[in-house]
Amino acid sequence: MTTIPVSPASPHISDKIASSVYEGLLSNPKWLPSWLFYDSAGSRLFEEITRIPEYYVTRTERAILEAHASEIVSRAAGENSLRLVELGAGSAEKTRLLLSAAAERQDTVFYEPVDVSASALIEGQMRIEEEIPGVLVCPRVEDYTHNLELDTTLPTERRLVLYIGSSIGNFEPGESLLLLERVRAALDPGDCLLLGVDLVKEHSVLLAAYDDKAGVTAAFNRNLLVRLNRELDADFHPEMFAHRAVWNEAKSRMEMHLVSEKRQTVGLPAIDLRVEFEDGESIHTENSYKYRPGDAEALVAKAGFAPEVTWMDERGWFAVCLARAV
Ligand code: AVI
Repeated sequence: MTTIPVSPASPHISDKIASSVYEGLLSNPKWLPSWLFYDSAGSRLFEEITRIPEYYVTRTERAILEAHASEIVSRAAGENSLRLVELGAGSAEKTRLLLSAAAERQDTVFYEPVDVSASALIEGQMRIEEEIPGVLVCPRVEDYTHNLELDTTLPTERRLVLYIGSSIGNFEPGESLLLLERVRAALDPGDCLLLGVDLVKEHSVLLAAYDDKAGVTAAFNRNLLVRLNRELDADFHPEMFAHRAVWNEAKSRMEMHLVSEKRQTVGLPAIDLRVEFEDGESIHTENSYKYRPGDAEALVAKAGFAPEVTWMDERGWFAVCLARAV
């Protein structure tokens, strides 16, 4: 379908949003980057997703951490004290389990949540100091997908970097390796990484998790268009795009799409773009890669870590892998 670019983006919009949307909607097939989901409404909808019955991801990982928090912490620390770093910290609900376990072993636990959003860090993390005595929160506002620098630790300290919640699954395979290599470069030998990955399972379970009955995931997906209406003066009619979740067997990933329910043209005047959609044409909005047993260990090994222990739930739906920087 023809798409009509006119001229480069207006200067007031974030360059990153303007250029990604421009590139994605001019591509064939069309796509939009999944990081665009997380404005404040999108972040709230994602929190809601973590509580819906079909989205097993969060509660399955939480159960693994509940069962093994002290073992994880004592293995990572050895004879040293432990400093916890969390990438993309969010509400840090599951992290509390690990922080409490660390606070039982040592008087002071430094906790460094890293997130691009300062407000998310302040809201979500500062309460932790009140709730878990002994924890000192040192937030870092940083885009860890592009850059990660950590302060040097004391000689008797070890770091445990948490990358949990299956967040790694939203990156393409090459990007996830680069990201973990960057984490490795910020660490000293002996420091640890805890990686949470979602595993391949029965397709009906995966499909339900990404297309829940209450429609929360559909609202999360469509919110992306609401965001473009607000931030790029676009005139999407979000209700004219259907939410679609697809299992891609060849690529081992869940995909989310927004499918145009009719032939329509959408204007995005702030980036001087008009986009035409065929009836049934899709915008690909997210990939969520699902791992097979052994994949997480192979990935961390490639990035410069020695995998030590992997914990799984009884159904084999989710894996949490502890690996040490070599
Ligand atoms: C944030 N991320 C790990 C979620 C996932 O499962 O890929 C985002 C999500 N997309 C739809 N539901 C949840």
